[in-house]
Amino acid sequence: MNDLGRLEDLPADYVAELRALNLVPLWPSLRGVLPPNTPTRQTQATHWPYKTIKPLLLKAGELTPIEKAERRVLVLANPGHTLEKMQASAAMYLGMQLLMPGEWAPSHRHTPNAVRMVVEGEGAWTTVDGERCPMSRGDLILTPTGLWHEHGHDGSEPVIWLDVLDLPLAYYLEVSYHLNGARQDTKPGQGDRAYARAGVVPTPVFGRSGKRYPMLRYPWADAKAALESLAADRPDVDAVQVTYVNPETGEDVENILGFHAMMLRPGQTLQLPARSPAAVYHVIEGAARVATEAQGFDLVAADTCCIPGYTATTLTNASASAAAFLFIADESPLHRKLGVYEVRPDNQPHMP
Ligand code: 1HN
Repeated sequence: MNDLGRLEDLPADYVAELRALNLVPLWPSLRGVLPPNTPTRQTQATHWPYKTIKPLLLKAGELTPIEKAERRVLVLANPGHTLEKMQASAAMYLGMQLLMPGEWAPSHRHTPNAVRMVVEGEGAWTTVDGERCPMSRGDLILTPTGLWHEHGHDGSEPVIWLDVLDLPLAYYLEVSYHLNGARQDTKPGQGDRAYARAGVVPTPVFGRSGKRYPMLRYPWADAKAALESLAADRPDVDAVQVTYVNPETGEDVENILGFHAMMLRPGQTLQLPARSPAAVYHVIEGAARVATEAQGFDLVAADTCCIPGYTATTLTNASASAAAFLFIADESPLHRKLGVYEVRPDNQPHMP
């Protein structure tokens, strides 16, 4: 690889003349924007232990009334992107949200897609597009682009959940905005009931549901049961993992980010090849070590970490006697749609 000319090699008055005309020479920056073999990533492997977040989130509950916050969230910000950017990775935003008993987070809709992974507490609900979705530990609730959503809480303990949004991408694309709305009327009929059993979906006699998002709530009990059956029936399968899909199309539930649940068998170590998307690991039950070649994090229940793309990752169940269950969010639907999705079993470039 030949060395390219540097900016300092050019006469200063020439560079100044270019800049005054909004012109820039490419060659001094070419290797920076197009590095050899592996992309430059701002995303740093980062661990956010829940035990450090929870007391600070409860403190936010005392310091800031919900009316002054609209959404009371501490953002899990990746230092590699600088904290102000509020990014976990290039395309993913993560936040831990607190709703106190009796509080209401008013209805709005926006262009970024969101999901909630319920971390702790009972009695809260999210109404999405007129469907009231109860929130329990491990449930995944979608609030896709454009759908009205609001949160309420009839229980007696604080409720905390993890928000995952494609906000950094929407913001970068200059398409991020919101609209406020009135409290939603709830409609009868829930997608998580009509589509409760995979393989048996409502017959489209009068056309399909007509909904781009027929199922909005994915109960943890169902995902966990699917993982346990898969683990029991398929001892040959190492990656005991399910993907959250649209039950009418079989495609990823949302357009940009992908969501999965994984079970690590007691004592299991699972080596995942380097893949282009960044990934977020959140422990639903049990404990696991998430390690790259460079570093490792010991995650306990409700902990969250982010691993940059193109990074081989080893997952180890911390227990020899109990299964561990992880929620995984990644950028794979986006990478597939863009045609840049890549797997590197041998750590070598496999440009698509
Ligand atoms: C949002 O609408 C929610 O509805 C949570 O709970 C977090 C972060 C950025 C932009 C919108 C919510 C959000 C958000």
